[in-house]
Amino acid sequence: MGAKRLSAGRRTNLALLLLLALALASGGLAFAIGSRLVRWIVIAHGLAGLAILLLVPWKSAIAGRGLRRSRRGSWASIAFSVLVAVAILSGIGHATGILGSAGGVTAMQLHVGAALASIPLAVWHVAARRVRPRRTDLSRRVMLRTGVLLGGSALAYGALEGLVAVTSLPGGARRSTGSYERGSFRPGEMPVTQWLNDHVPEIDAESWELTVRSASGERAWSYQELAAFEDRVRATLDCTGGWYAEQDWDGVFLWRLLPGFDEARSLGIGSATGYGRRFPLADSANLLLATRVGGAPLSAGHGFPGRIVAPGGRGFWWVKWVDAVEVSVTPWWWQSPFPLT
Ligand SMILES: Nc1nc2c(c(=O)[nH]1)N[C@H]1C(S)=C(S)[C@@H](COP(=O)(O)O)O[C@H]1N2
Ligand SMILES: [Mo]
Repeated sequence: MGAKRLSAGRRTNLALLLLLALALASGGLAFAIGSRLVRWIVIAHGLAGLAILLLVPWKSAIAGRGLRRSRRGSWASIAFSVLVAVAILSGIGHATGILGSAGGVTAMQLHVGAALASIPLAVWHVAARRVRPRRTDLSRRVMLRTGVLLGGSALAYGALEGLVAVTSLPGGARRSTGSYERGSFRPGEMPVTQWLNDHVPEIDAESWELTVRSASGERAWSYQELAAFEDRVRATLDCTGGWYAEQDWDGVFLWRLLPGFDEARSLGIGSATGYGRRFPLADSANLLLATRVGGAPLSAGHGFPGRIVAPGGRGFWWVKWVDAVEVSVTPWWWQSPFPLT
């Protein structure tokens, strides 16, 4: 085997490794970040995915040589490439709108599921088939090739967007996060979604209460008391599952329910189901505890008796069936970046 071919193969592997890391990191960030920055993160995510796709011909040659030597772990390598292929194709399917759902799962769920499943295999693959970077990997020629690859992926990105526009595929109507509109200002048509495995509880408003705890004590609010507030927020719920909806939410800004505090740093919001998120205390000015949407009480699925409206935060921040608010000294980021249940 020529040394040239070997080193070209090594560089292809190195490039793929970096692109995969970039794709995973930008995918995670795209879910974590609600600000305008998300548009650029989503674009970077798409470019990384397409660049991986462009390297497929080179990688196939390398993989073919590897498979002919039938080393241990060939099956894991094949499973790994299948998962990456599923992740990229379902990503393109979602972005263009060609693939809405397949077999009961949405394109976005398939995309995230395949990507997450590929992580342990990626770690194994990198450990078992080590690629060692060398100083010459930073040579001008390599930089030039990197530029050509990124340029190619930008061209592919543009071509795909052009195709979507010309053929008026649904993808043209997606938001900067990549989500599609579902039931805006028609709350009855908005999907009911859980992050992972939560279930919709039937809560009796008469016996339900919201407990607000802080260092200075505890206060319980009844549904009647909370429903009397008339704060209104127009906000967009953008689920990482790939849809969004804009609604008018009525309820009470959280700061109105809080006692005085000195040292506190965060607000722990707990759901009757055990689900919960922690927010920076300063967010209490914009966080709404909603009891109504579109002028009518919430449905059980959308969080009755009360749910959080977190403008600018992705759907998983919008805790439903809230029954506890805790003013705490714990910093808000002291939690898993994504809910675990
Ligand atoms: N208690 C609880 N609240 C939750 C969730 C959950 O699983 N449990 N899922 C979140 C997610 S991921 C989204 S997108 C929104 C969906 O709100 P909806 O069902 O009213 O559309 O609720 C959020 N609030
Ligand atoms: Mo979601």
